Amino acid sequence: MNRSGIFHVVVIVAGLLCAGRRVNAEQELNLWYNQPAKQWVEALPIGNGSFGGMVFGGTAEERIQFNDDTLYTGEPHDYAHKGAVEYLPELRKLLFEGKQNEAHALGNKEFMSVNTHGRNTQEAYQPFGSINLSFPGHETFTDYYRDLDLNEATATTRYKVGGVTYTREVFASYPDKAIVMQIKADKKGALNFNAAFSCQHKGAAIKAEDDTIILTGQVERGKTRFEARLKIMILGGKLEAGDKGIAVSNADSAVLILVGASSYVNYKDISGNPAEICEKRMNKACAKKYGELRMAHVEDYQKLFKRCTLDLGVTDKAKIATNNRIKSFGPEDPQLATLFFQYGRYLLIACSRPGSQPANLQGLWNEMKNPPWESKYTININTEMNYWPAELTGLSECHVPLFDALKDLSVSGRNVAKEHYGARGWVLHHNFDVWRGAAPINNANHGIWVTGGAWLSQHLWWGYAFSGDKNFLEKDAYPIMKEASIFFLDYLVEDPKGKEKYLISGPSNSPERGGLVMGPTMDHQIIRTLLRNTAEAARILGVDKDLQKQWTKTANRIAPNQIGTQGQLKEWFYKEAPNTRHRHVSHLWGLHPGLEIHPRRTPELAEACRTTLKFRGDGGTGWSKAWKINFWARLLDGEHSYKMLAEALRGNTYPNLFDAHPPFQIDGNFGATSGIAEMLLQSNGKEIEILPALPSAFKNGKVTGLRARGGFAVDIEWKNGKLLSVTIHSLLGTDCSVLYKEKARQLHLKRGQTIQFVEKDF
Ligand code: FUC
Repeated sequence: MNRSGIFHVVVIVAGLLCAGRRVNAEQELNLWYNQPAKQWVEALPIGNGSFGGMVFGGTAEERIQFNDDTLYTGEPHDYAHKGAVEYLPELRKLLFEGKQNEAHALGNKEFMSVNTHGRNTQEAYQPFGSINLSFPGHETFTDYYRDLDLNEATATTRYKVGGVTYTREVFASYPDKAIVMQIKADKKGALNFNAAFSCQHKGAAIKAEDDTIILTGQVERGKTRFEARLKIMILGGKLEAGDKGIAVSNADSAVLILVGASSYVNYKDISGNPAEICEKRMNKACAKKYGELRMAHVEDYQKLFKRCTLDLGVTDKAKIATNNRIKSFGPEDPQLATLFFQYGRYLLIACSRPGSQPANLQGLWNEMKNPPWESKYTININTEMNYWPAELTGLSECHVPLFDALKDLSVSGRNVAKEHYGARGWVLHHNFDVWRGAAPINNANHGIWVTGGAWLSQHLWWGYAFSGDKNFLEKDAYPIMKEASIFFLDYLVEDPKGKEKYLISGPSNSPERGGLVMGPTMDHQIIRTLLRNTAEAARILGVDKDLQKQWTKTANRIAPNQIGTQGQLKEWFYKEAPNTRHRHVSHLWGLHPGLEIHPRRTPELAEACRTTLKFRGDGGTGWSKAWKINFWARLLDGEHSYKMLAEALRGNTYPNLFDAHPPFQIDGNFGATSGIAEMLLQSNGKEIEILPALPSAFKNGKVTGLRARGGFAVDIEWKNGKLLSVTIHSLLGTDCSVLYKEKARQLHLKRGQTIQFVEKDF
């Protein structure tokens, strides 16, 4: 899928952010430290979408642990449980009769995935290997500094030994499909080191030949084969291949190129030839000089990264190393919020580019053979959160891997729709993996949840809503949305009790809370939104008139949102249990990321969401706090939204700014980026609201290149909490209304037209 083109509006960036190399560390967008990483969550991530590394910045011992996003345990496999549909009526009956325990038992026995390894889960994302560099005599050093520069997507390590300054620069290049490192000494002939590979997979082979080390093997609990090659090129001195590594002596500088590949072709085919791919990639990359590789990388990266800039001002707090700075985050350090915002964008560019797998629970970065939750895709919040900043912050290309995965899932999920529900269309439950498993896993009490595909299909709609790209809607989005919607025509059942005869979802659950039920509110919000958006897509494309009618009629009959006895939004249609601090707040989906609840359009329901959030409190895991940043922004409460940002940063962030669930889980990074964007701009296709939830801590600032539904790029500047100017660039020529502090202006811009106005224009 190609979604570039329409969004290639390169925004001209204010001086502070676009300056080339750093003048002084504290003013730039970088994470920086005064010591090497001891733990993995102190190392700095680099990535080109598919291939990434964690850079430790060691002195005597440097390590770059690397991953390829296709390495999973297992092999191609269909998880659907043949004949599960026979038990569907009984499951519904038991649940309508209030016999939940019996329903859980039946579900666990007859309705779960069929898998190959005897455990009721999917397969695990795997580590690839590490480059280990040893620098004899570098145990004692001075003037140490390392950083990750978000402007150039490059990690640097610098220190002195015996009066000589050693500098290493490393980046992962998307255009050249390689990780590239340059090592320099500022004294001729002073560079001595040994290079080696290590790998955790039993049976992996490592050999050195001339200037190249080669690692080959197969995933230990799986069938996917892999190969990595590290080539070392030096200036001055000499290079010697040993049995398993390479020794460099008395060189002036060295360039290291790492390539890697696996035999994974797609979820049904693992017959690829990693050696051939490595060979091709290496030949292409090493034909270029280091400077050329670096320039191509920076140019490619900045094309995306610089589309959206944020400046909230810089204070002296920026002079504190990143690891020490996090704990004291507050209004005195607005630039840390900027850094966190841009880090989310950096990470998305680093782990999700066209051709790659989507960002999983750890994005792309994993050193464990048994990672938490298999480091795959949990889709009852986590994977979706990964993609919240994609359209909002001008990174629509980064959304593409998710869309590509949906294409696969709409095929594997079709079989699950048939075998489990006797339904047309496709369905996806609360997880998937690289083999595109779509059937329920773990336990019936939370694994049988039917709206994973329906939620993800909204991302296709948002892809269209922000870009207006009809070609994308027709070819990529609509076919998948259509089949997802058809599933629910067959799946929903009538409420057997009420006279309204509402349509109810079930068996399903309100993610991870309250067990298997009929009628979780979140399902109803998601399905209603899906059906309406799909009907709208069909209308825009001028197709499927009958289905349009059926979808609209069905959507209107789905059980509505309800307010509970304590003023909260009810989490289930048939029961309530509001008094909990549970991390999932699924039934507020209609507030965010959905659009059906809003303080001005549906004030009672919005108030009920506020009450629910008060019950839930401000605690939670990393992603839970990140979702709450977004919820409070949508409730137009900038102070509470900022409070959640501070809670997330201070309480759930590792030294390398990775989100701490704990353990590390990347969703919270992306949720925070989206939350900050939602404080500054919100849109629903009709209205664009400027500074809807500006917190007092963001007193002065400027943002450029935020995106709004309908195809707009928006720049906003404010001072002392008041709007100075807003610039709206229309990419499509659609009409909209611009809102600031509840005053509206109608806009009728032509495609490509830009308008600027100031506060008094409202
Ligand atoms: C869901 C969440 C957990 C975690 C896991 C990956 O199960 O409830 O908190 O994020 O996904």
